[in-house]
Amino acid sequence: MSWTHAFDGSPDAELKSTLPSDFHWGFATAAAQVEGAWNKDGKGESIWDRFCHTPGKVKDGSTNEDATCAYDLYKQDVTLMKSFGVTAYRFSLAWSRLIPLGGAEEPVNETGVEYYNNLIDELVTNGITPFVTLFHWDTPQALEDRYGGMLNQDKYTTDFVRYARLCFERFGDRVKHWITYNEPGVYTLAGYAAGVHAPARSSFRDRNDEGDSSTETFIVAHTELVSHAHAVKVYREVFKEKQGGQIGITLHGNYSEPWDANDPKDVAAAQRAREFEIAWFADPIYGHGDYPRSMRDQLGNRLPSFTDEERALVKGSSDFYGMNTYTTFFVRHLDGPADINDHLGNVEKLDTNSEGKSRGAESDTYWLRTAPEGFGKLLRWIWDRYHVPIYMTENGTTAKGEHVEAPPPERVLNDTFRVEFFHSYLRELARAVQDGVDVRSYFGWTFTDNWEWAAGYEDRFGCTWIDFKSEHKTRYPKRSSYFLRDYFRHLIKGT
Ligand code: GBH
Repeated sequence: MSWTHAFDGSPDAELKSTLPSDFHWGFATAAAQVEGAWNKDGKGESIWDRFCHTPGKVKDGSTNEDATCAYDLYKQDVTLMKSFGVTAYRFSLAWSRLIPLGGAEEPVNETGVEYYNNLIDELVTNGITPFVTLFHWDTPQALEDRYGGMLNQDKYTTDFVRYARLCFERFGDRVKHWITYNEPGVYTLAGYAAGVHAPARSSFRDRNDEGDSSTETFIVAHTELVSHAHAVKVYREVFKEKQGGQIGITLHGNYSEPWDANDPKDVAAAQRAREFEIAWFADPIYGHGDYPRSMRDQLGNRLPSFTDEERALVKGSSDFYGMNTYTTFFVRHLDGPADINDHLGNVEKLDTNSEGKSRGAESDTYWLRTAPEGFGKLLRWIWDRYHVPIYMTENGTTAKGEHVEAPPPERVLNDTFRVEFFHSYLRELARAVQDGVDVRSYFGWTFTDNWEWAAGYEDRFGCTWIDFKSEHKTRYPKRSSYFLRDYFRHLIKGT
């Protein structure tokens, strides 16, 4: 099925040609969620391979052994993306495919290098600009085993920087848009505070054998910031002049609205929540060069301190603000001292506000609701606070009723709920650009249904439906793919 006119420009005439002609749009993916080939052609084990082979960790008991078979089907995928008219594709490299044991002294897997060379060449030949993420959560298991991964800042940083350098050397002639980390906050919050993602550590012994949510969460975040900055330094000193690319980081962040907008304590709580979630990483990089005051006040010495050298290195270490966002929460202040394992800023997150208003229409994912207004506010909040160009690197939704047997019925492929999500968010994006916010890209999450981490194959975020039971993971485009194609034609100048 194909939708030739998935968007008819008449309703949004005032937004026509709002985005500059060099605006990039496309889809984003992550290696562990799509590639499959988890142990093929010399790939080493990652912490997500270990996690999903541990019984009880993934909701549907699935593994990512095959995922969408993107490793084998990359040519078909590039052809499909091209048919949607994308100008760019954001994907991540699997560290353990390139350096199976991860470490700075360990051998390179040339078959892995060849795979990414082929993928990059295929994209470039088809006129699609690659945006490459070095790290989307899949730490080599060997580094976790050897020294505790990111808990060991010095050893880890040496290894990460060598990995980054390898990528710049081998792919930097064609890759001009680098992202060091995807959502360092989610990596540590889910992996070390909640313990529901790899490497599955936390204070909660019913869930995890080891870990300390009250300290490790912040130590790992510090390692991410410092190792990111070291990799950027290498890029800028050794590669940038010759290769002419840009490098930055992608942060997660949802919008927080006060539960009771008339209660100054809730207004303060919402700001504090935004700081704990976003400014935790963004202030050291784009702001005053240190963690937010609100975090220091609550966490004291459990929040690491930057040495002078680290502060100087981290500050200014991103050429752009890579932004992933999905939804909005209502936030209510809590009275009394914060729990030792709190990482939200001593607040509770709610689905409705004091007037009973819902934060948005429910998707098929418990935390995600359609909330375009909050998105518009968040774009302005980030722009006002940091004033750096914003690259939207992820945004999208699941929709109820898509987890069905093949072939998917018409009502699944005609994914009105997702189309409305994209439409409402993109309107907000275009309006923010009209107001002067500098937004330079938009990547929908995600290209096809994929392996949604601990949620397995049940949460379908794709703009293309996948028959995971079929031998070749048959792809069925949903209407949202064509909607994005047509709507970006409307929004981008000269297209
Ligand atoms: C992104 O993470 C990832 O980059 C991507 O790999 C993933 O597939 C995609 O989003 C969709 O999930 O406090 O209980 O309300 C977003 C991760 C998940 C972070 C939900 C915030 C809030 C959980 N987000 N989480 S809760």
